[in-house]
Amino acid sequence: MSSFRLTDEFIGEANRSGLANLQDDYDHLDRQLARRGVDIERLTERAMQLRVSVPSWGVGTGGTRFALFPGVGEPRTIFEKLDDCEAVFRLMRITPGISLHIPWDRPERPAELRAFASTRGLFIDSMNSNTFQDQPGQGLSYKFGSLSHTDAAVRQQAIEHNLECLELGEKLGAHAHTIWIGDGSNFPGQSHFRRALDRYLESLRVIYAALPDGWRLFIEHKLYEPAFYSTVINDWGTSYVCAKELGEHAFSLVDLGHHAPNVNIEQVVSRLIQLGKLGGFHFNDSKYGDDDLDAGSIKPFQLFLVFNELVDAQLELGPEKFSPAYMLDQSHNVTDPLESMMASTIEIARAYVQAHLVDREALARAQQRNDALMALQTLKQAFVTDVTPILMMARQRAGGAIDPIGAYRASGYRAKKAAERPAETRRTAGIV
Ligand code: RM4
Ligand code: MN
Ligand code: MN
Repeated sequence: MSSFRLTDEFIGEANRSGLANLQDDYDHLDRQLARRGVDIERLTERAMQLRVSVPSWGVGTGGTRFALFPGVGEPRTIFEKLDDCEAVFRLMRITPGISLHIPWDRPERPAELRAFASTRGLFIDSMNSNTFQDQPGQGLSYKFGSLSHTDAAVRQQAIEHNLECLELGEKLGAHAHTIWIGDGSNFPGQSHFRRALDRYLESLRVIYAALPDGWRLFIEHKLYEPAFYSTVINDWGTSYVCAKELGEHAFSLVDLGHHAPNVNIEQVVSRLIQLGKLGGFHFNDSKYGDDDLDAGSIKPFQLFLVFNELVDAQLELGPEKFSPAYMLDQSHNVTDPLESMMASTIEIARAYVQAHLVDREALARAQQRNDALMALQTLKQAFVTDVTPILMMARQRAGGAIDPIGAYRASGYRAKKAAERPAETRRTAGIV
């Protein structure tokens, strides 16, 4: 059966009824921003240039450690996952990059997958290793850790898995590798903190030495889970030190859900920028922990403040010196995953554009004079500006949908996929 795809014609048709209102709202916002000395066209261009990668593991319904309630029309193969990524890309136009999780989405013929992606306007931009689960037929268990395991043979197996990811990534045309490990301990005394970190670094050095030219290695920290007492790469400080130890191609990756409650993440971001080690993001949102909820759904002001730091640095350093990777890492447990990815991408783009609205001279003046109230007002003025017409115009001009979720629903995509993809037993893990 041939697979249903969203066409440019369909999207153009879906946009037709919204065009006049969009122009009206855009013109109104243009006049409003002009009074503030802001050129709306420059912002729209910025919005069109933004890139957010989507995770191969985010297109299927996710679950918790208690249960997974799959939806209909779930993708069953990496090719079907890319079909879903293409639908998101066509509607959004700023999500051509894909993060790939190995072995969940290990392609048998990488060249074929690369070509398949490319005919859909997509590409694989980063690899993610998985040494936090045991796979069928695997020699040694990761129950007590992987890259930092006390047993050198387990460490070696985990290293080799990462090397395989690099090799595969080269064939796929990727340029980054993200390492997140589940290593840690559940009980005080179970693990020797210093030795575990030493062993981790020793393993990372081997992987780093094999990093292909032009690649970046991302180290992702996480406070807890699956280890509940300690993790080896627990915070940004540890990840920073490891990245620095390894060398200039190693960076820290910030997953928004991986911090202690109430940590000032925007300040963490600014520290990593200042130290030249901010590699990228796993965007999501969180109420309690690594909840993997949709970006901007719980703490939109925090997302804006993170982008305030990013845009501040981007304007100061320029895109050559500053180009962190923006990636989604979410688990869509109760929504249609494609709708969640679109909604999240919209919120990321919103925060990005709003951060461009910050009057940086006024902010600097307020900071210099210690005018705390006016400093906050300056940020708030940007944050409360409704930039939706800019986001819509950017999408429409790029060939995407003015209302991507509305167009997606109107297309009947999910129902068509339900017919094309009869449910089968899940092959991947419960968590995603
Ligand atoms: C982890 C971490 C990793 C992700 C896995 C599935 O908590 O966020 O980035 O690959 O979950
Ligand atoms: Mn992550
Ligand atoms: Mn996570």
